[in-house]
Amino acid sequence: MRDYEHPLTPGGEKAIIIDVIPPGMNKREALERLEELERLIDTFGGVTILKIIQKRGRPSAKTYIGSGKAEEVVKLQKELGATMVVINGFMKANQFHNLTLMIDCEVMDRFELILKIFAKHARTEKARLQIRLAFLKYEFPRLFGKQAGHAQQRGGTGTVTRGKGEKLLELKREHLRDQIRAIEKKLESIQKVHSGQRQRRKRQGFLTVAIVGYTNSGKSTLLKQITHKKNAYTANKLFATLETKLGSLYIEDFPRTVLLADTIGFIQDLPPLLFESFITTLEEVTEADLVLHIIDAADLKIYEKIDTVEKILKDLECDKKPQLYVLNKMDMVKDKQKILKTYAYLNPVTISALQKEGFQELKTAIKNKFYEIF
Ligand SMILES: Nc1nc2c(ncn2[C@@H]2O[C@H](COP(=O)(O)OP(=O)(O)OP(=O)(O)O)[C@@H](O)[C@H]2O)c(=O)[nH]1
Ligand SMILES: [Mg+2]
Repeated sequence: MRDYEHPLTPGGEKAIIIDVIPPGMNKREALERLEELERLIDTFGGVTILKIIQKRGRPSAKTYIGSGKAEEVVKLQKELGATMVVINGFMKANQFHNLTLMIDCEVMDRFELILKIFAKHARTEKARLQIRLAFLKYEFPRLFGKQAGHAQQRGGTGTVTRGKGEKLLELKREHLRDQIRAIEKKLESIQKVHSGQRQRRKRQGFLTVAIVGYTNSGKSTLLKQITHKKNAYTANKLFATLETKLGSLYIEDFPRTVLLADTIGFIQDLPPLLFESFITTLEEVTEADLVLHIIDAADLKIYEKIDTVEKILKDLECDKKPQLYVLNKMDMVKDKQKILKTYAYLNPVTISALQKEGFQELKTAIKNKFYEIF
C-alpha cells in the first residue's frame, strides 16, 4: 500500500499537471482552473514544471486523458525528470491503474493530492484518524487496482496462482474493513467528548460564532488577532487548519461570553467523500449560533469562492443559519469602492485581520446580529 502519511520528500517534487476541459472552454479559463492546482502542488512542497490542457468531451474511460496524450506525457515525464503527474479531477480506479502502469513516476489525482496535504498538516489525533479513514474508505479500490497492476507488470513468475492471489486480496480487504471499523469507533468516542464539551458551553450560556470561508481567506489570522489566541496556526498555504480551535471574544456591553471557532477551509471540488470524513470537525459550524463567512477581498476569484462556500454551507444544512459576511484583507485591495459596491448586497463588514483593522465594527455587527436573533 502506498504511504499517504509521508509525502515523497516534500520540497523536491517536480510536477506535471494535467486538466481535461470541455471543448467550449477558452484557454484563459482553463489556465485559471489549473492555478489552484498549482497552489496545491506548492503547498504540498513541489513545483509545477509543466501544465497540460486537453480538450475532450469527457475524460477517456481507459486513461482519463486520451491515449495519445498519455503517450506524450510518458515521454515528457522522462525528458523533464518529473517526479509526479497530477490530474485535476477524480480518476476512477481503472483509469488510475492504467495511467500508473504507463507513467514511470507517482500519478495522482486532485483527491489524493488534497489528502496528502491534509496528512501533512494534521496535528491532532482526530484529524489524523479522519484522514486515515478517508484514505482507507475511498482510496481502497484504487490501491488494489494499483497493486494488481504492479503484480501483472512483474508477472510471469508463475509462483502465485490466480486463486491464491485472490484469496490474499480478500484477506487484505477484510483486514482493511476491520481497520475502518476500529477508526470509526475511535472517532465516535472522540466525537462524544467534543459534543459533551459543546453541551456544557451551551448550558453555561456561551454563544458560539463559527468562522467559515475558503481556504487561505484569513480565518485563523482573524482568530489569532481578535482573540489573542496565540497558538492558532496561520500560513500562506491551502488547508493550514484542519481542526477546530476556540478563542473567547470580548464584546463591550454584551453580557454573554462569545466563543469564536476557527474551522477547516473550504475548496472548490472538495472531494465529497473527504468532506464526509471531516463532518465531525464541521459540527462546530452546524452547532454554531452565528456563522462568520470570511472572504478574501483581494482574491481575483472572489465571486466563485463565495459561491463555493455557500454551496458547502447548504450541504451542511447551515444556509439558514444567521450569517455575517466579512471582507478580509482589505489592506491589499486597490479599488476599495469598487469591491464595496459589488458586494454591497451581502452587507459585509470590512476588516484587515492582519492589521487588526475593522475589529470594533465587526464586534458591533456580531453583537447586533445576536440582538436580532435573541
Ligand atoms: N495582507 C493580508 N494578509 C492576510 C490577512 N489575513 C490573513 N492574511 C494572510 O493570508 C494567509 C492565510 O491566512 P490564514 O489565517 O492561515 O488563512 P485560513 O483561512 O485560516 O486558511 P486555511 O486554514 O488554510 O483554510 C496568511 O499568509 C496570512 O498572513 C489580511 O487581512 N491582510
Ligand atoms: Mg486556518
